[in-house]
Amino acid sequence: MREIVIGGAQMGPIQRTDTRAQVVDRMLALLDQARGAGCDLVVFPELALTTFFPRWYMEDPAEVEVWFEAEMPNAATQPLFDRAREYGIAISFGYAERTPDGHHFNTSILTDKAGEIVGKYRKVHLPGHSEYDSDRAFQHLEKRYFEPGDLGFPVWRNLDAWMGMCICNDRRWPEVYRVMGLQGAELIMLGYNTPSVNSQASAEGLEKRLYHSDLSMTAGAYQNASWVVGVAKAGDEDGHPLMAGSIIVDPNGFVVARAETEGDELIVHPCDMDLCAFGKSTIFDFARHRRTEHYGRITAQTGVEYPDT
Ligand code: CDV
Repeated sequence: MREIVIGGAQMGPIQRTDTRAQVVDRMLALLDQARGAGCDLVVFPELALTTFFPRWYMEDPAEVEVWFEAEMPNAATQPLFDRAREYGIAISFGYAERTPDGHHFNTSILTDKAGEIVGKYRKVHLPGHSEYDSDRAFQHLEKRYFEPGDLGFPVWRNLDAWMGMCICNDRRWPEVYRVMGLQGAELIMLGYNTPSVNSQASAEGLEKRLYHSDLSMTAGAYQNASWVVGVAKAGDEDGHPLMAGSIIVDPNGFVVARAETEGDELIVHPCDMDLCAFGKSTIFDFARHRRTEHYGRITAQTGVEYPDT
């Protein structure tokens, strides 16, 4: 048995005026709870340090830059790294990254139990649009503020398991899980900021939105015989509601822990990495059963191409 007690640290809303220090204090409180629950690893949401700023249309680069972190750790997040090291808890969280040469990514990092960064992932699938869209009740400008990630979908050996990350919209794409599954991933961590209303601000269909979130993660877990931990930023951010529904999914695709609120809430499950072995050695034994000669379109083609008639 290779048990990792995992905490999914869902975060309630972060308002535009909230400071990094206020947010890190909330993350520290969740880390304290995680210690009490015996966690080895805690997963925080996408863009955990700030409000989901891509909903705001900004033209002035200086106004945009304030949402980005030029280094990690930095003065604001150092207490989080220090506390995690003190407790011997590995952590993963998302933030907006500005590189030294001026590139901008929607990024997640993963530490080991000593608080050292062992993995970095930059979001590949950026939803939304890049210009102001007057037809929408609210904007989703990830394509304006971020470049598509340039690191692929790596996995790392950490806590005696193979672990990878993706971010929010990535969770809806089966290729993401499979690329990590092909590297032996036993745990896939992700954070998300998913509006609980549609682009016309209607809450109709929330049940469907939650179902699609679950469906994407449970399918990814089952089809790659991997644990999946999906953690929301939830609740009302300056009048913009975000969906909750954080879950931990086992390698058979069953949800074993689920958040019940739209606030700061820790969900916990003891995850045995050895549970991945059955699926990986039977129905999803990739080496024995995959037929790559028929999968060429997956990488050769982006959009739909109908056969010639
Ligand atoms: N932050 C996200 O990537 N959100 C998308 C929304 C815009 C659909 C998501 O897939 O949840």
